[in-house]
Amino acid sequence: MSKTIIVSNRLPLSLNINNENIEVTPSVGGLATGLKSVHHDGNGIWIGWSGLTENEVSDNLAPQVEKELKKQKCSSVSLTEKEVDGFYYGFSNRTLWPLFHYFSEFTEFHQDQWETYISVNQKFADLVIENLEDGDQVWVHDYQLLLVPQMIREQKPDVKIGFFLHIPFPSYEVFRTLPWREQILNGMMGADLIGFHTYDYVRHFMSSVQRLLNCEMNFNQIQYETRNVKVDSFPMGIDFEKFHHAAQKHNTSKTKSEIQLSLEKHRLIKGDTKLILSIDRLDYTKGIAKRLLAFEYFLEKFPEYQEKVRLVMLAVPSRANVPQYQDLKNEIDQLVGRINGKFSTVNWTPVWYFYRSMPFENLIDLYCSCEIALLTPVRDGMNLVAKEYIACRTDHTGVLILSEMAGASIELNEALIINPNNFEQVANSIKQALEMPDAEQKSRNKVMQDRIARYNVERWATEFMQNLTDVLAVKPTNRALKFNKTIENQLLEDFSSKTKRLLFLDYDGTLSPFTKKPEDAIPTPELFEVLAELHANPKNQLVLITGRDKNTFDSWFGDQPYSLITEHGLWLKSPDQSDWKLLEQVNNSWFEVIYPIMMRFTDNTPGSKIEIKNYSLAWHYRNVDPEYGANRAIELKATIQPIIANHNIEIMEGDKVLEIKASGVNKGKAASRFALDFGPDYILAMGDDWTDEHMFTDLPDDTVSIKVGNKITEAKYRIKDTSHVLDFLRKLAEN
Ligand code: GDG
Repeated sequence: MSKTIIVSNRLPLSLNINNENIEVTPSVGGLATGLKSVHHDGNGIWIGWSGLTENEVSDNLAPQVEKELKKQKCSSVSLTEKEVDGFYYGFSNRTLWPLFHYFSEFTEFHQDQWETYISVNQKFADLVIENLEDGDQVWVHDYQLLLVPQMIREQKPDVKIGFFLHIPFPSYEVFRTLPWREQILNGMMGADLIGFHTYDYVRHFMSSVQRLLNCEMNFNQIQYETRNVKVDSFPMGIDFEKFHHAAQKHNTSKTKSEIQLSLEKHRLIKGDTKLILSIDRLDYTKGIAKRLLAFEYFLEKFPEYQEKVRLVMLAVPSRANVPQYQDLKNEIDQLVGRINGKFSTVNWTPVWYFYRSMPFENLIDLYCSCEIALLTPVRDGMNLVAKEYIACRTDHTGVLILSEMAGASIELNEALIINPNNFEQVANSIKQALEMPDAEQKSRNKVMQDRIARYNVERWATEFMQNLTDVLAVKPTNRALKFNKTIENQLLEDFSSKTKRLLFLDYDGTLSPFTKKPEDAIPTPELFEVLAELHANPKNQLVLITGRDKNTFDSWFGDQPYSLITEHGLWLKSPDQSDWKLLEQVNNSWFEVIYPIMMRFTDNTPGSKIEIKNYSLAWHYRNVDPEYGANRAIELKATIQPIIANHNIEIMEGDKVLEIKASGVNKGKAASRFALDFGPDYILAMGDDWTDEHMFTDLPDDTVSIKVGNKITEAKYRIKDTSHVLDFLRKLAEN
């Protein structure tokens, strides 16, 4: 029976070892609740860290601990203290967490922590693979495990993998500052489905993938190697029933908790006092200091509210090992001290501050007792506290003031939405909340509560899993074998056994790396050398095949002793002829109609340019912003398409280029004709973009076709990049 393997940094339980006594307490957090059915269905298993390092679990206790965890359907990744430091406190919380929350000034880049992050991610992936059986699916969670999807995929190419990021994905301009940005994206792209809380994070992620991995996009699908990766937003919900019932119980209970009694005592002194609640982990992303400053500003701006309102602030200790969190704790202590010192009276202290975590029941007391919730994160993936507050307002009174920087603000737009940096707006919103009529409070909260009840955490998990199940299976026929030692050796062996070998090599993106400006892709001395070595062997017939114009190629390779095919198969130059031969009957009379249209697009699209070839016009947009360029290319295509219909002209889409040319002229046709004339016993074809696919499909079946890079292909093999191509060609030259 197939199962789902859930993978997260921490297991949904806490583990205590007292002497020889092992105590396992299941966690009741949102994620554990949401994933309950996924986890407990069939043989489901949850893989993560138990919270105890290798030192804390002695060797003789380890098997017993694993046995106890197994009863909870969990398995733990064992980590040393050093690994936890480098992986969790280090790369996860000193690099990824601040960077993804736009705190560039707190972001540290340490090579050793990055390496620990890789090795710990590998440990998680290895444990997943150990537990994986045919038909299983895997759901990986959050920023600590961004490399795990790819690490699993490498060993288990067919397994279905989902990934969900609980924190924001930053805009490309921020993400690009990460030295290991490509590795992180490739790590995530190991998944079939990648989920975020909001559509904004989806957009940011897609934009980074487009710019850094040069992948093709189709709406929310990314073409990555031979797979389609789906990216979508799944806003996480809460266990609504749990909070709502607890609040109902609180409201009808006869006994009162200590915290409730204290809150009420305060109200007795000042009859119409109102309470403003804030709850967060003590984290710089949560905007706690700014909240205090805005509250101070409110008390100054509206002095009539002094002694009539109190801020009840719960800050839960978090990541105290990271220096910024210690600094933040000091800053908050000082701010609370200053504000209380400045405004307190005999009967009133404006800020009531708790630095600790509270039992669930007390949390409910706070949600139920406070008329206002003031949640002002400067960045927050979602913010579940906002949803929990609304769920607890059983009579629908209460006002939520929520930062627009929290993912939750998109679903909770009936709240008072504020910019946490705008103290004027925050202060006015507090006043508006204090004065809001009950009827308005109820109508706003009713809408939000209904939505939160409907889209709860279980629904979130079910929808994600449903989407994962629906992701199309990998097409096994469309899978090029990735180059590795074994494949390379086989190819070399095969190559050396043949005597009349024909090699078609594409230029841009294959022999020469993709450059920002096409004119910069000048052949290097190293390339000339490799080609000369290949040509030196009389068993080899070398053909460079390109979409470039013949003049450029003539200036680069005109005096070289090998064959050249240019303009996608229109021109041929053989070493034994001094002149170029036109292979197809074509004309360019259509230039006068198409060129002005292209010119108009070029003028309006900074960075784009037209290349005029003998019989084709190419519109290059590799220097244009990728998203804008792709959109303009669609527009240009749509404009030209109706004009060229029935004229024997076609639009060909290459990598960041649209080319208008005579139809039926392509590299496949030219290469096939060349091969027929030459009569080889072996053909090799290498290319990187869409225009090379014609060679891969049109040349005889036994052709060794090799795709360079990540894109979908009909080729039989796939090689990483141009430097690998040159290495491989060098080895061919030796055979
Ligand atoms: C990350 C993302 C995203 C808080 N204090 C106590 C306590 N809590 C509970 C709350 C709530 C949870 O902790 C906090 O969740 P948030 O969503 O507000 O924030 P993060 O911890 O930063 O979570 C965030 C989330 O992941 C989910 O994807 O929303 O954006 O940063 O459930 O109730 N619970 C108890 N005592 C406390 O003192 N029992």
